[in-house]
Amino acid sequence: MNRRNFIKSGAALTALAFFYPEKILGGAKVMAAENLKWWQKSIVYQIYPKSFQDTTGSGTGDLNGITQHLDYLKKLGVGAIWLTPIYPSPQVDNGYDISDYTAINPDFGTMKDFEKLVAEADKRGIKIVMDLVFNHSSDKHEWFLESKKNRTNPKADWYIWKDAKPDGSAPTNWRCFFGGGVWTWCEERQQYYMHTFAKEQPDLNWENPEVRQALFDAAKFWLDKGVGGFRIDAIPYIKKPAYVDGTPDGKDGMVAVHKMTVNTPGILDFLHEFKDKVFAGHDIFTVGEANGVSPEELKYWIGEQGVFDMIFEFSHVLLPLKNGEVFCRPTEWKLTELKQAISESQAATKNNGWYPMYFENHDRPRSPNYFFKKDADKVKAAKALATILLTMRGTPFIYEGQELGMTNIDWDSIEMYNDIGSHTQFDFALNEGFTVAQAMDFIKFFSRDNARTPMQWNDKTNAGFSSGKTWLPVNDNFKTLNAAAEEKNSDSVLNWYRKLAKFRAENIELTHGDYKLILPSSEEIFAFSRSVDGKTLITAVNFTSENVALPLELSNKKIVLSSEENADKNSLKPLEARIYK
Ligand code: TEU
Repeated sequence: MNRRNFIKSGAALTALAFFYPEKILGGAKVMAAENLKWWQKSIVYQIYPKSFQDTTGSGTGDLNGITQHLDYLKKLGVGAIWLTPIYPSPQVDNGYDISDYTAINPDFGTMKDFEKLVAEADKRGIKIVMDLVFNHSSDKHEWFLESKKNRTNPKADWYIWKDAKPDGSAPTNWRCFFGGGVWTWCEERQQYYMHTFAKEQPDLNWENPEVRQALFDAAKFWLDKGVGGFRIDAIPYIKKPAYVDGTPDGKDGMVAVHKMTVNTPGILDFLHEFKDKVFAGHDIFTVGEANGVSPEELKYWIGEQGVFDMIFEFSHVLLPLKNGEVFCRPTEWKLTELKQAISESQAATKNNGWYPMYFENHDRPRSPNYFFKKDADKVKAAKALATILLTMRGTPFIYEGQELGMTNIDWDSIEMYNDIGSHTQFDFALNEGFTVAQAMDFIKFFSRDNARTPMQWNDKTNAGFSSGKTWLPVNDNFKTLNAAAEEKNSDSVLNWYRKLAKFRAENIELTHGDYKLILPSSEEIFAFSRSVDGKTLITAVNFTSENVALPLELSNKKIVLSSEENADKNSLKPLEARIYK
């Protein structure tokens, strides 16, 4: 090829783009695939190990159960698996109360099982991501057992200890996430210790450099095991402000701790040290769970100048919940609010950092129930959200069972629930004057157990999850809603997920493209485009259970994928999701 033809053929542009991938070439910004890191092109799958697959008959899932299903995850296009905590734990908060940061909970298996999981996943191009719970430990952690002994032991200030007020009462009126105040009295020390969550989850004292180093060493232990990243739990609460009372927001005379301690100035110093000493220089991703960090502040938290690669923020998932941090009740919300929340996060991560897209996790109800009217068709609803999740800009996070369209449970009595948060919210509702029936309705709507019932693999005993007595009952609908049945049905939620995952991998618009909201004021349709290098894909999803007419700007486009057979170019069927070229 001579020089002229070389330039004409576009090969020159490709070559230039290879060496200067982010330069503006001939007016068009060249976004070469190599600009994105592996985790920006991956789908992450979250596993709640306790409920995924039991291989021993104990009734509790285990690590070998995860290894057993790696091919299933590979087929779903998964590139990384985030495991909620698998460390030794008294399980007061299902593993978020850790008693040893560098070991495996024997209920889940051994360190050898873990190493095997990492190696087998690696063979399939899948990384394992660990959950770091560093705001607090379990009260059974040896650090706390020592710390509580007296005021002079070597770990005396590894946790947050305060004297009582002169009248003997707690140092502040802050309410913890799981019922009652954040302060619990310790007889041995004759002092209170602080816990943002349950009293069995004492907060670690990040002001103490020894504590920070011990936590960083724990994270490095897992890096040495070859993990591909970390999800960092409840991280905006690690820095505490002055210990002063707040204005009560409930009949108990207390104020939600979240309002008092979230994102306290000075927190970024701790986090930068964390980044420098642990994450820097590793080919991993980090995603902080950071409810309460606003889009304006994101630049300090993520990206080049920030700390993490991504943060989970809550603006879109808390919409259906009034008062999410204090006392939760279902509330009306509008589609335009959901679109605005997601679009604001998109704008905030357009040029800095990266967005983790999610609708479900172990703390949220099942999304087909949560984001749609009660009588909405749950299969169609699951496909609708799947389409947004897998065509949005950012890294999609799928929570176990979401790819099957698993739905909420409908248990009538509070005794049936395991989740500590459900119990404390129930009590809070009664204290606020609601009836038992009302409180139960709230719990059914938002209980975290909705998402924690065992994975539904088939229609056999316990949905194929376990041969023993399961730690939490299986959802009644497993006979019809399960992976084996969906495998055989080409129209299933599972096969829709697989189709979308493949489509995402094959279309650069969906990984690299810019995001733009279309039809911003529609309360019926969620539509947006993804464009790169002059190529555009458009997603359009009908959130209602009615037919909705399409405006000309969409009806004249070419449909490349639809969740409905015989898609009509002029309208969307109830809950239909489609993609246009
Ligand atoms: O959740 C943190 C958490 O519950 C709050 O940050 C959040 O603001 C609240 O849910 C809003 O409704 C994490 C874990 O995901 C959760 O499972 C644990 O129970 C909790 O931390 C304590 O470790």
